Amino acid sequence: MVENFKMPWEERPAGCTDMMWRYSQNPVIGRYDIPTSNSIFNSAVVPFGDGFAGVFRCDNKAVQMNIFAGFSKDGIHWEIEHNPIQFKAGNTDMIESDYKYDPRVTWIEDRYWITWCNGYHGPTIGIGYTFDFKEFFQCENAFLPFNRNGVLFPQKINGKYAMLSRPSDNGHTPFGDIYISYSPDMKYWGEHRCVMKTAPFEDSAWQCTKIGAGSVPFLTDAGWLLFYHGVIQTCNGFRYSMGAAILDKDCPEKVLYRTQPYLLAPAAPYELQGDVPNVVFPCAALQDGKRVAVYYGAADTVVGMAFGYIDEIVDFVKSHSL
Ligand code: BMA
Repeated sequence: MVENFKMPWEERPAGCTDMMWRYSQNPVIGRYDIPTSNSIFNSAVVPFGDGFAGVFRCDNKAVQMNIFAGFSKDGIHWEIEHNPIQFKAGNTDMIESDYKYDPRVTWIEDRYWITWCNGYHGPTIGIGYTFDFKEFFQCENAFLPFNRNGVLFPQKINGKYAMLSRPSDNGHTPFGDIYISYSPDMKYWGEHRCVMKTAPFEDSAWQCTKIGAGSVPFLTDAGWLLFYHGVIQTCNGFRYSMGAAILDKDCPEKVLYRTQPYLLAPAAPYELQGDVPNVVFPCAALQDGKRVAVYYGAADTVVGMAFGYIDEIVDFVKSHSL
């Protein structure tokens, strides 16, 4: 539990019976919030200093994908740097990157670790770290191409760093399951295990085409709570929604529960309309032990927030599990 920070929060609207609800002022980040951007979405935030910091995916007007640092006092109003993050060499000199997108951030032990989808002969998982969100260091890529949605656990598990990821192809992958890998040093990754696969169409169609880890998991009494995205291929293209899973505390490749119904699916105008319609794509969650605020990319164009009570979500995941 993170203490002494002010959760961005808005109560459930009167009459709403949903487990999670959208912030009434969504989107919190607009597509043109920095001068060069075409879109700002799929971005990650963490408590930092007396406020918050984040790593933001800003595609520019040439539609080149890159990641940018940003800061906020309240977690809602953000100042994003106008220039992309420049990395120095971390645990390697090999810091090639054709593009960077879909960052996640988490504090582990003594620094903030960042993972993202790194262009190295196709998409794979890049890793970097920072202490202050000013100076950044890039490490070895975690995996061979192609891979997306690399999400670190916020603490070592049985003495090793642990990361979820989704092996994929070089295109708009028509498949995808969530795997876990372990590393003693953030450089060499192994012990790859399957965590969870897509659901059968007839059981839970919103997650029948592909799934991928979303926010950094956090511990609850029931285990690790992970928000993930699920995709269905419709006659009009992919549709991305958000569900949640609870993974075993000591052995997170063991899925204890996962939602059959989604928790959030494209329905608001900014989720239905944009560069890629019908996308809700969670990348971060702030929580204070009771409440959670999820940050998600909407329609590959803007950033939105959704709120919920952790106990209620955990009960829902347990009682509506696949
Ligand atoms: C994935 C990634 C995400 C994007 C999603 C929906 O392959 O490119 O960044 O949000 O597709 O377009």
